[in-house]
Amino acid sequence: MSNVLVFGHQNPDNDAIMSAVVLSQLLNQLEYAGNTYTACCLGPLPAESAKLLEDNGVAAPQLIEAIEPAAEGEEAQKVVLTDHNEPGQSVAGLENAVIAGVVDHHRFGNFTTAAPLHIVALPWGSSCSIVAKLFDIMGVEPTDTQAKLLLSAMMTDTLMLKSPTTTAVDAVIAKKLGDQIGVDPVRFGMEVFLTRPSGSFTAEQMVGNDIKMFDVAGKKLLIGQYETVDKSRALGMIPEIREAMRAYQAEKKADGIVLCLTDIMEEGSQVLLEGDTASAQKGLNIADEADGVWMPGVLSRKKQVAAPILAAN
Ligand SMILES: [Mn+2]
Repeated sequence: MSNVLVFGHQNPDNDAIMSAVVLSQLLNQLEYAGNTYTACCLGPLPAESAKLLEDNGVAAPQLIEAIEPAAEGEEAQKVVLTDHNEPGQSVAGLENAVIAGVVDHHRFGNFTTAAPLHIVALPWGSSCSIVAKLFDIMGVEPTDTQAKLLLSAMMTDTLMLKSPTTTAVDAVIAKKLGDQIGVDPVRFGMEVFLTRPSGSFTAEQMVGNDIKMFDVAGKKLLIGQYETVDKSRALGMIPEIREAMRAYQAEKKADGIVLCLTDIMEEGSQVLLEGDTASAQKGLNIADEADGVWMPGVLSRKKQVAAPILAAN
């Protein structure tokens, strides 16, 4: 029997947290493969996750910084990755771990393992949609708390089912979970969203809050997203935001950085570029303009920003 660590990506969002928390609960409940499962996270909890966990009396995931190499004669640490699969977005020392499973809704990049593993990958709107489906598959009813945590992440990840990453399956699962706990999914999602203290975000928080590293044509490109219900405050902070982008890029030793200031209400993103972003300019068909470029309809980093950049390079 092993203790398996279950965690989402660096700079966790609500989907990374809730997928790890609720999936660990399900696997523990099933005593799956005879192991125990510990929900972990690779960074501080987003405000909405902290509040949801606290309000529902669920322990916060354990913060981990790195996986150390196994000591002589000991087994390597087993891990389950949720909401990500690329080493660049994962824990430091991932190469020291045995990846026992992946539950994800992102593209796969550079993924190899030494042994067979569980992979559940579906291009649905959130990893929590997949976790909800796993309850079905395993014949387990989620508790009301589990339903609430899953639904919260489905709503934040799909921007209340408006993001183009949303599928018909997400709408069906959201309705089912909403019916179970007696809420309208979109209204519930809006309440979750409004618990974010977005009015007080610093430029550094806007940059570092939700950002991922991608390998694009041999270069390291950071793509970040700051979601807000009113972009005007962020637009008034562009010089500070650009400075924070340059500092973050230097700290992470990336070649370039893209930041999407996504306005959920206006349904689009103001896109700022710093450093070497030729690949991003090509993929998005935009120029590096001082105030950024408004891209109407762009809500999904994965589908409308990262995918076209990767496809064009
Ligand atoms: Mn996700």
